[in-house]
Amino acid sequence: MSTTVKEDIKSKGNDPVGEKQSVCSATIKMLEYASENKYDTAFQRALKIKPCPIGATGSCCKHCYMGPCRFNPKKPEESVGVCGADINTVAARNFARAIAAGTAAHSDHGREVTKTFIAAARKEITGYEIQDEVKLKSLAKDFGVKTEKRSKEEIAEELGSKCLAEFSKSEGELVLLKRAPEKRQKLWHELGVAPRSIDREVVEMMHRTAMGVDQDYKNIMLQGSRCALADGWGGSMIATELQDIMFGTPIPIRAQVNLGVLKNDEVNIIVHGHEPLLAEMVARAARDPELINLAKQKGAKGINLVGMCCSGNEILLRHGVPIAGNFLQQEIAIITGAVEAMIVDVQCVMQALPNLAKCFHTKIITTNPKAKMPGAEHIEFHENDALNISKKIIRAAVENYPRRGKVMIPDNKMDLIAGFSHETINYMLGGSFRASYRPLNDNIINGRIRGVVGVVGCNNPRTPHDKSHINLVKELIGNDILVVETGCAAIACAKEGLLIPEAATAAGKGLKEVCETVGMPPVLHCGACVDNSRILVACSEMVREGGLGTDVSDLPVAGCAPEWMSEKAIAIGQYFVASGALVVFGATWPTSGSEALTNHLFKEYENIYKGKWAFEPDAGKMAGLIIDHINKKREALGIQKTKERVLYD
Ligand code: MSK
Repeated sequence: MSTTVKEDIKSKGNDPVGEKQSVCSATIKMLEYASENKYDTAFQRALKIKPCPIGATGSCCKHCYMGPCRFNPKKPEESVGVCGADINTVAARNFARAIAAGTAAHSDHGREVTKTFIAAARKEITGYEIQDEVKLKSLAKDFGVKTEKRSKEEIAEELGSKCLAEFSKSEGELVLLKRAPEKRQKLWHELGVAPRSIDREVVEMMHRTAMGVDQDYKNIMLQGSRCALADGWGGSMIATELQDIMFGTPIPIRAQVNLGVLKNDEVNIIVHGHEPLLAEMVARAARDPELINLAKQKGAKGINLVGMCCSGNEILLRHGVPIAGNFLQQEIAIITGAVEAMIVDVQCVMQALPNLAKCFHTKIITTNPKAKMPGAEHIEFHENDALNISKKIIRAAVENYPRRGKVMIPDNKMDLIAGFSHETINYMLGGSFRASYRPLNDNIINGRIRGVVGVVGCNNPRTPHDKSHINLVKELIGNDILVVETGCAAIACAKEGLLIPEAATAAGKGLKEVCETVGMPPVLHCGACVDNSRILVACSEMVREGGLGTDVSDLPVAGCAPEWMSEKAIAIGQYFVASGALVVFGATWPTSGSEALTNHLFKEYENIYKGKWAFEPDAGKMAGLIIDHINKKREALGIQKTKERVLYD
């Protein structure tokens, strides 16, 4: 009880990379192969490069050029920067700028999708069209767009314009905030954190964290919340909604995962990055009979398109395209020697790829004018000629096949079911006649399902690859907690076989019963990182359905990112906290240089947002923290029955 928040974090430390750098068998085999052949990977680089102890705690200020000013990590409170800034201001500025960067990444993705959506509605481009009319009309209603006696293109054009305005309008507030429970909206208004528009909040965040502007860490973090909410309830949500309307709302689909999806006798092409505008078209082009014939002429049996990270998740969810791996497997995939081309767009693409690819025949093909890489081949993707450009990219890969040398593909692969949009959860648990969240709420109230936890985020070589994701999720489902996942977390658990209905055998009695009745896995794959917005909508629907309180903060739910590494994860975490959830991060914690700021985020937030941050790198302890939180919420709702915690062995 006497330890401070900061001492507590220090005593936990970071989970050291042990002998095993990964718990994924395919990755372990390939790391041994990489070590024998001296191929460099992030796993090795992380061992060589120690994290800067000052930067890691948020204690370095480089927002002006009188510095950079570094604070002594042992006694940060005893010094100030050249301008007089204290450690609390500095740590808050660093944290808030990470939120701005994460929000910008998701929202720039959302803007590109919106522009393509409008062009598709106007029929200015081919290959993109309105596929989900039900969702189109539902979103049109949210935006006050009339749907009666109008074609789907007319509705989409007006809706697209209104969505585009969300990025830059100067007045009002984001339209989709009204999807949140009324109580939450009221709190946002009282706190002054309801975002006005997406770009505006990012710009204001950057301004307020510039030298000599906002110098009150609590005030900086208020804008941090407003900026993050502009991501979750703005940029990310718009991206997800419009992608669903254009490419189809995901429904459960069976596919396979891990490096074993690469094929010895076919042209292997990996799509890696985040925006599905490219991935969707590449998926279509890979089925082109002319290109398949060309592959055969080159000696291959066909074209094998696979995904990686979130571009992979997007085409997995909608087309069942197999997924080769998550973030830390991008280099490993190239080391198989079996990849003719890795096509990348934006986000989570390691700069090490082109250099590593020089050891093989693999082409690294960049496609986005915003994201070029020295040493990569650039074939620029434009939505107005999407299919032809995609065919050109596939052709380049096919023609590369005869240059393939020695191949080492591990045989590990696993089945998975993906595609659990919030509409699917609604339908799946409610059935076609009474599609609603009622059965989910009832199962939570009767205790079969103890709660729902979102396990999301990346891999980080500072902690063994996939280990925390898997151990945490096994313990959660063993304790009757339904897990929803996105991003690389979903891929980690899919590789472990947790995303198939048979995994219900590892679930607690109650959750197992629900899974077996419905035929669903205990871990639901909801999509890519922008699709965390689906979890926000699902939480709001659970509140609306009734019986579980009047706000997200009343629900027995939590979020966590056990192996996070990206600024985007901080933005996601902050919007869940500001929406009323407990969010627990593993791996590392970036504000520990400031006792006051960390205390604010970990403790005072509970009184402000009824949600808070926590840090716990040990998966077992993280599970305990989350289960305790869920039990407390159940007690407050008056639905708790005593249950022993089941420890995962
Ligand atoms: S891809 S943000 S490593 S989850 Fe979305 Fe994975 Fe994290 Fe990138």
